[in-house]
Amino acid sequence: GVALWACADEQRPRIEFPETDLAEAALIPKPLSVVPTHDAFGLDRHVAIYSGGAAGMAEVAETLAGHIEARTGLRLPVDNENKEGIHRAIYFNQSPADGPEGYQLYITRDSVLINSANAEGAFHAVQTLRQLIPSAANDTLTEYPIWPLPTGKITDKTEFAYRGAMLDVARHFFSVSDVKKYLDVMAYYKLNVLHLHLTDDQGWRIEIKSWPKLTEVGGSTEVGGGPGGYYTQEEYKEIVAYAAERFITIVPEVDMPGHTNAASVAYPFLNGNGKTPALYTGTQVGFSTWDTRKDTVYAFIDDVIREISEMTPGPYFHIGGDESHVTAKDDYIYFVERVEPIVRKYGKRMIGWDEIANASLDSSSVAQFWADEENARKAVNQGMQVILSPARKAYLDMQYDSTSTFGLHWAAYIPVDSAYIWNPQAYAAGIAKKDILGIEAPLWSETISELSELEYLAFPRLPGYAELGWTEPAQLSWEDYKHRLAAQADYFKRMDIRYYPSDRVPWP
Ligand code: TNX
Repeated sequence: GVALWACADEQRPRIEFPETDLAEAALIPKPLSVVPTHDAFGLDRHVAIYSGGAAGMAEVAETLAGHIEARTGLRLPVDNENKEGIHRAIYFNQSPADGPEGYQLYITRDSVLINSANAEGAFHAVQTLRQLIPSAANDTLTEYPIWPLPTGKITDKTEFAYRGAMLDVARHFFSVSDVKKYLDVMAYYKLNVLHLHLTDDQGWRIEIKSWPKLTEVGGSTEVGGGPGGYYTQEEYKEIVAYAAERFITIVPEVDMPGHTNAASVAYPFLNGNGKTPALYTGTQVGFSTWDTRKDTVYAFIDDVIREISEMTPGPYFHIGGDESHVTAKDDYIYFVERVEPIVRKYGKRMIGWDEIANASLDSSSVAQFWADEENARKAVNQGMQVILSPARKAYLDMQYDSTSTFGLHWAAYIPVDSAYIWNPQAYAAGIAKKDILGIEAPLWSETISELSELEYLAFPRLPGYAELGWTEPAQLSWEDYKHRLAAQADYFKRMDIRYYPSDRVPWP
């Protein structure tokens, strides 16, 4: 009852916590502002969580309780509001915050208050809070375990709305559970878009009910000749729902008119050279195309975009469009200009690799800059926004150095510091902040077939891209970041993430 709790709390002797410093916390991405007050909030069995009752907040409060339990074993009660006058509590409160994903986190000796405009902001605050829980409990202060959180005030908001990662599940297939683990880590670092590269020359990985051979035939192998695989529509929906619980948008990509060998094996009428191709398990690019002047090709594409869009709540559909080296240029432009209205008909904004900017496109479409700055400028000149994924900086499949076991190096070797040391807002001449939807780190899978190999390339570089997408450029500093990155070793270990132990990072 009320009295009992209050009484228990009042009689407890004042705990003398060691001095804390919230400004020294190893938070990634770095928040907009952190003001330490050097005391501690004791996370222990006496704390309760109150969601405030606003839309979606109860789920976020439960998410927090689940994470606290997994970390500490404490099962804290969750309720809408504090009717019992419990002393120490974590409160969610809906209030205007800076931007749709922003939040304020006030940690005092007695309470943690999370202010945000909506559940998404609250979810990001929860990630910050998770990162503040010390790795071990303090068991000398009290006879029960207590995890002291540093007190102070954090005010936070994101620099870019689109903070993405991409997985190539076409060259090598990765299971639903692999993707879920990636989504868990993305959420921890406030990334909010997962782009799935679902089709390529070597495999078609998404079930299309009206064209079943795409997966039956086109999904039957992968680079190196392994068994491949694909997501059923139910599995895809499961990924979408799992991502949505983490405020992550799935962007599906069907790469066309090049990178389409697998589909043309399944349905040879699509093929631009009139022949029936064979399944391909190598790693060359640029040898396939569809017949861009055939109406039946667009009827097929309409079915594919419709079925995938119906399962995809997010606003984007990615049409690929890269490296169509055997498509004549005017055929390519005709193709992109004919596919864009199909994407829009199904209510999506079209995204494509930067080559699409050679076509005349609607300003709602988005070019993903990976190779050609000139293409990115062509997009901006049409009023389109761009996603920055410059291969020399943002490609997670680039080797760390010449001794790296996995990865390629056609664009660059990308050591951990180099991956972080660039400013998206100053990277390409003529591309200003307003032109940039956000940034994305793609991970191509020619050289990796296991989750642990994928992780070896993604970590520890991925958190850096999360910071480049979230944190204002004035605060980006490798010297500061490298210490916060080093502190992630503890999280990587808890998550059983295999990472590359780069000697440029001062690991503990
Ligand atoms: C280029 S990046 C590609 C991919 C490869 C990647 C390997 C892009 C749009 N196309 O097909 O997988 O290089 O790094």
